[in-house]
Amino acid sequence: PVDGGRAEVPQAGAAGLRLLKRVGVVDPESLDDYRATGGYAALRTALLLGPSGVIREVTDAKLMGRGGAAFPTGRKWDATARQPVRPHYLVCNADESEPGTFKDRLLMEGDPFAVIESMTIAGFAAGCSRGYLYLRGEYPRALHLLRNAIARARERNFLGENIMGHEGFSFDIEIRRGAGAYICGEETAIFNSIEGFRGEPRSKPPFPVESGLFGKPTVVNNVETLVNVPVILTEGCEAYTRIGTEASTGPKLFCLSGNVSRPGVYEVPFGTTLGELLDLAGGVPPGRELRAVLLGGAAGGFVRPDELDLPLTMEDARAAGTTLGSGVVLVLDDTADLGSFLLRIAAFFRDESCGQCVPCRIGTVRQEEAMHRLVGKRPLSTSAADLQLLREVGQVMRDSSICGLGQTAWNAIESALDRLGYAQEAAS
Ligand code: L3W
Ligand code: SF4
Repeated sequence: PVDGGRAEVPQAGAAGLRLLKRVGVVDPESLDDYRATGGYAALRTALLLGPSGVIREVTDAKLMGRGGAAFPTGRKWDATARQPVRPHYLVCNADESEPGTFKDRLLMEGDPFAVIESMTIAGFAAGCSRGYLYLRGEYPRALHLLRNAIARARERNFLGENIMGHEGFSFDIEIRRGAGAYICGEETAIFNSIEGFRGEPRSKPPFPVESGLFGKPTVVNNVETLVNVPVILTEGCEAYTRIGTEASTGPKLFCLSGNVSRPGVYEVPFGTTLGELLDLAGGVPPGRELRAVLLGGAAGGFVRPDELDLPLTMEDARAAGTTLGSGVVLVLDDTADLGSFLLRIAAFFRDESCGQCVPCRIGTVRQEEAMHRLVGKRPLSTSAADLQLLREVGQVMRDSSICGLGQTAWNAIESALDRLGYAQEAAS
């Protein structure tokens, strides 16, 4: 696990750490340390391959987005690169706000130059002249380290004009800080926030690859997605596809929290089972029994103790009725109060809804009210009616909300009702 310190547990089935290899090992303020451990070799390779060569490598590596939606990165870059309109922009989504998600913070604090190099490669591939790193406002250390990394990179011509002597490739990065709103991690809300408007999502399509920041073609990638790119370019896409499974390739970071002996960020190949991952983290504390694992965060779903052989891949998670989301593995043991936990999730969505569309603005309030009555067993409550109301409101939010927040606000509660038997518990 890595919680700001060095990795200390061998990783399941992996030949070694790739994404976390420098975290806790190098001085994150030192460009020399970064270069001594292979830093900027991937950008050099990228400049030799050319933009289309880089896109081909990333596509052949089957890299998928690590922010939650698993969209193929190569397709995104290619679609942007093909747009005739200029300029193109790159946005690194570092507004890591999903409850239980802290992997991007670790990458930015432990290996900030890798984030900057990866953004530069993405910018080169997709024809972007400028990159914005949209950073969660509550990450002051990451801000300090990334500012330093950008300044050092500029001094050595890893950013700026004619980067590394490559005629015609100019690219620079600006950091923009969020101000505490979860919704500003939604890709189009980021655009509004950077442009100086309220951080409210836009309707899609058009997708950002066509019309994004300032109405221009824009690539948006999560931090972890980007730092996979130097791994692909230095190891080669064939070697990369040998990590993980056929459809879910490469290494993946998971954030273990809750009732687990050694919480932290773990790097494992896709396909590692949930049980193996929990074992790496020491399982639940001694003397306790596992009750459930929330996989994929507040927008994800619960996995039961009898399902620990679930391989952690995008496709297996989907088949099991959940998602890997942004890598949340939140463990609940037999001392956890499931009702309070679900109430907290309902309050979170009510609080973080931007209020722009009715299904989500009203639905998240109704959902929290119904959960209060169910959990509190208040006298006015008729549990069957509340359960029915929850399902109807949940379905409306899923079907008609503008963005992922409203569309997924009912996922975890539905999962607890149906997969953990909370509906019977609440009705009894
Ligand atoms: C071009 C098309 N591009 C889709 C792009 C789209 C976006 C990406 C995914 O995230 C996830 C959810 C939760 N041509 C395209 C296209 N794209 N079709 O692909 O798009 P989409 O709309 O499927 O998902 P999304 O709204 O970007 C939703 C997760 O996000 N989530 C929370 C995440 C939190 C963190 C964090 O804290 N670090 O990541 C909450 O809902 O798992 O699956 O780029 O433009 N035809
Ligand atoms: Fe805002 Fe919710 Fe609508 Fe998304 S679904 S635009 S968060 S009100």
